[in-house]
Amino acid sequence: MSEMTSAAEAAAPHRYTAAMAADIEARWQDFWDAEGTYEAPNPSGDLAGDPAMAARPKKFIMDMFPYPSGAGLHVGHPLGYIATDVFARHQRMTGHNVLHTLGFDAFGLPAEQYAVQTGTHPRVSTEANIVNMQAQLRRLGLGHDKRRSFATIDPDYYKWTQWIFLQIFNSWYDEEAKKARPIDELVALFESGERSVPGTRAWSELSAKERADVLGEYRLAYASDAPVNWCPGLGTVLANEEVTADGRSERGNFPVFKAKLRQWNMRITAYADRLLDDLDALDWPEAIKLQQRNWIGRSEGARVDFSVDGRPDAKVTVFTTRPDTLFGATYMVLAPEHGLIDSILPAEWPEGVKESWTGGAATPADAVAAYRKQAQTKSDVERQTEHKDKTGVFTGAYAQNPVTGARIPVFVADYVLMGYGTGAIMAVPGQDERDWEFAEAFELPIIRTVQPPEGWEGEAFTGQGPAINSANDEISLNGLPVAEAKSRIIEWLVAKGIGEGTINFRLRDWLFSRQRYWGEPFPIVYDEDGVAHALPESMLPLELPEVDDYSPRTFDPDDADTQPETPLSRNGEWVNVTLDLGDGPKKYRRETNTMPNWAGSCWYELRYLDPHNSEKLVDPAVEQYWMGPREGQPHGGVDLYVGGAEHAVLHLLYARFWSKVLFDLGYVSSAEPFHKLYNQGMIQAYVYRDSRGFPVTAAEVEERDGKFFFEGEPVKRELGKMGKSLKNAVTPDEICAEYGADTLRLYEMAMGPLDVSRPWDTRAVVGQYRLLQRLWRNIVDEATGEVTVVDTEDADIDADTLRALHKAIDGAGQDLAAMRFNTAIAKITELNNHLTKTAGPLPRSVAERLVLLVAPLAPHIAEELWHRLGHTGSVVHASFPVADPAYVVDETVTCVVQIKGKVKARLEVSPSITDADLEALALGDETVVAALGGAGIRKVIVRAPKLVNIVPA
Ligand code: ANZ
Repeated sequence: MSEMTSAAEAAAPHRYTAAMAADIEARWQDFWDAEGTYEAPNPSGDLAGDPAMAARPKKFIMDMFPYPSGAGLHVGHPLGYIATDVFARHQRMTGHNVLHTLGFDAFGLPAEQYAVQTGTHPRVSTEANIVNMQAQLRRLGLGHDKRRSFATIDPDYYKWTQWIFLQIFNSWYDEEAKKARPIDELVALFESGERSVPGTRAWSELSAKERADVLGEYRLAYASDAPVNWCPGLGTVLANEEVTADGRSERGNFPVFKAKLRQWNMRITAYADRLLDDLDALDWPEAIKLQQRNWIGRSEGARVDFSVDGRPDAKVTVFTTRPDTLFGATYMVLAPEHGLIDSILPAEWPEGVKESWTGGAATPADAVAAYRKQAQTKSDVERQTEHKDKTGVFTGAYAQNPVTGARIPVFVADYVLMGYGTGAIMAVPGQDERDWEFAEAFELPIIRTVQPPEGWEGEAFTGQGPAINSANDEISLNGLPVAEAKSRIIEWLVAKGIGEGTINFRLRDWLFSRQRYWGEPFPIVYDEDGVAHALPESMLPLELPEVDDYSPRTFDPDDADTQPETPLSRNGEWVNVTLDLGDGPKKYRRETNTMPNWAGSCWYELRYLDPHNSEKLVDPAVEQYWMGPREGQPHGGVDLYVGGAEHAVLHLLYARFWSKVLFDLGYVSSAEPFHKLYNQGMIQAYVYRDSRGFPVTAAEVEERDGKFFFEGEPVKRELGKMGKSLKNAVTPDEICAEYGADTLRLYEMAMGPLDVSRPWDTRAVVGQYRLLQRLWRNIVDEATGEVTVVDTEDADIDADTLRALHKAIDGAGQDLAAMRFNTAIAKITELNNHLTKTAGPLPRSVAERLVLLVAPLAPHIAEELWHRLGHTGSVVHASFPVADPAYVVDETVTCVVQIKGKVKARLEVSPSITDADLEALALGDETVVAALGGAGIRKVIVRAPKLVNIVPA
């Protein structure tokens, strides 16, 4: 410590310093914990019988909970947590019963990869990380109800994740009722014959295995052999949502292949319509709603059947959004995986087949086999990329265009995907760009069926226009606009019995199993016939077994043919069990896949409500209170959910789906989990790179004349992410040590609007520290530590101060309620600066209201000052001050309006009025107009806000 600071500290031993902040903060954090200050009461019984509770409207505020990473937090992580905390505190002070807590999303790959490398059990490393993160978060003074926190890895928690899985497994989607129902009700319908069993036999004639297979076609959670995204590099399969646009794993960037593996799926597609429609009523950013809409991808179109030449038994059904273009369908394409291909392949190539169509193969079967192998290595996105060479092979078969009667060749090409529509298309090169490219490459005919604008040549026309070339003996679309042509042709197809209007979704069922260790085990066992049975609730939680090797089987990450071996399968004692599932002890084999790490976050909002309930997922009255629909709204949900925009589809879509199932089954009262969603921006950081492009330690870079140097060498500065790898991470712990948590909180909130990304600048943090020091000095004598306020009646406080106070209360209050934290801080700073300038001690009532304004943002210093001001209760539950409107209206000044130097009128105007506005106001004033008496104007001299001088012509 330098002599100067020690001298200053000797003169001002009660100054607000980092050391004092540390003391204040630790003390109040302990106090809040001891008092349970942030504990939100649940209703006990009926609200009508509890007037105190009913008088405080509920607010359920939530953050997207963190994954407890071993790296700990940097200052970017808590941005959203601080914001929700400030908001929650303001809500508490404005009379709300606020529920705010934070749990941990703790299953997942990093802990497992660490376990593979070090042999440490994932639970051990994860729990250590949680402890570390909790300490980091506690230091920030977040007002969480700690009784309600949990981690998704707690058996008490995942018991219920497994229980929900069982509810989903044990239900089916009733298309007529448009909701999920218990599977037993479907069985009853089959038994009674009210609903016919698919196939030809009655329910009573089916074996147990056959019945299980039938039900598997209905269950909302089902095992299927459909091709999946297999990622040997991660040793697991992945959901579509986890595969990047270039066909690699989102995590780890490994290649992803299509493979046939028996896997669990969730029938989210049953909910496609509701997931789409219910978006409308949600208070979410439009960009996120749009991403969900696109992901669900509703397309209206038609199915059309094409007959295959020489194969009266075979028909190819296509899905098209443009049935109006049917006259222009000059060839067809099947996805390489399409099941019909093998049955339509002729043994030989037809006479005179074009060389380019055969891929150089001797027979159609050879050509298709070779092509399939090649297609397998590409991702769906790669396959669909436009303006890329289109590949494909001819099948040797021809279909018939049902309106033109033309014989059209059937190709196999990878730009058609098996997972979409019917996996087959009618190709209309005249109106579709991909078909055009393919037609050019394979020299196929092109017939335009929509009139393009004049001069349109050399490419497909996808716009609107009248139909052309679209008539036969029975029907003509010519001249009709696209929409009318569509409905006309659909009518015709229906009448002919070869097609119908349909709606198609891009959304696929959710692939729900992973070949990993660190996830929830499935509560499923298989009997000796391979039939899946649900474990009864009494056997939950089914805990993870110990294994001695967490790694996926040795694999070749680049080889699609590697097969997974699940870590759970290595514990034979756990896998092979004898259980009594109601019909006596029998041998079973456990499912050895685990659930994906999304499972735990699909319903955690519900468990916050009732975290220790061992009887139920959540008590219905409690759920109703916190989540139930509000008046005038179709759904309820969390009142504010804050997190990053990267969760636009995965987590948010899955969580919505689970909510809907639980709602349908009667377990919850809201069919939507999150009513309002807010995406915070990112805290970015400067990255400094040396001449070789390697990042250097940002904290050691010096700035000279706008240039940057590291160890004397020039380095380049760019804006990037914050993190260890870029050597620019700043931890909240460092900032707390140097300035205190209140300063860190203020700085993060003052950096800019919450939803905008902004660069971190450690040097700027001190600005907020000084604000707190001035605040302190306005109330506490730095030499004596005495509170300096005086008791003055409001009537005796000067008008300027009252105006500054009430404007700040009004402005900051509105800003806090609307999450405009940066402008709230600006207004409080303005007030504080005004008070710093006024001579003499502050009136107590002003000081108190200042402290209340600061309390949501800097709760520790506010609590300290509040108590020093003589209060015994916590500032957390004090009321936010209310502005007196009389002081909020803008003050005005009197402007004189002169004509030829003589005062003719006086106007009350805002002190900040512009010259132009003032001139317009003066010239429009009645008295001025009358005084001018219709004379023209030669000149107007304006000196806003006090004077306007008019010189008539
Ligand atoms: C003929 C046609 C003519 C088409 C035209 C488009 C334009 P969205 O909007 O995404 O639903 N299609 C259908 N199934 C496909 C599959 N499995 N893989 C690749 N493409 C497929 O697009 C639907 C359109 O995409 C369908 O309408 C079909 O091409 C193609 F002027 O049929 B269309």
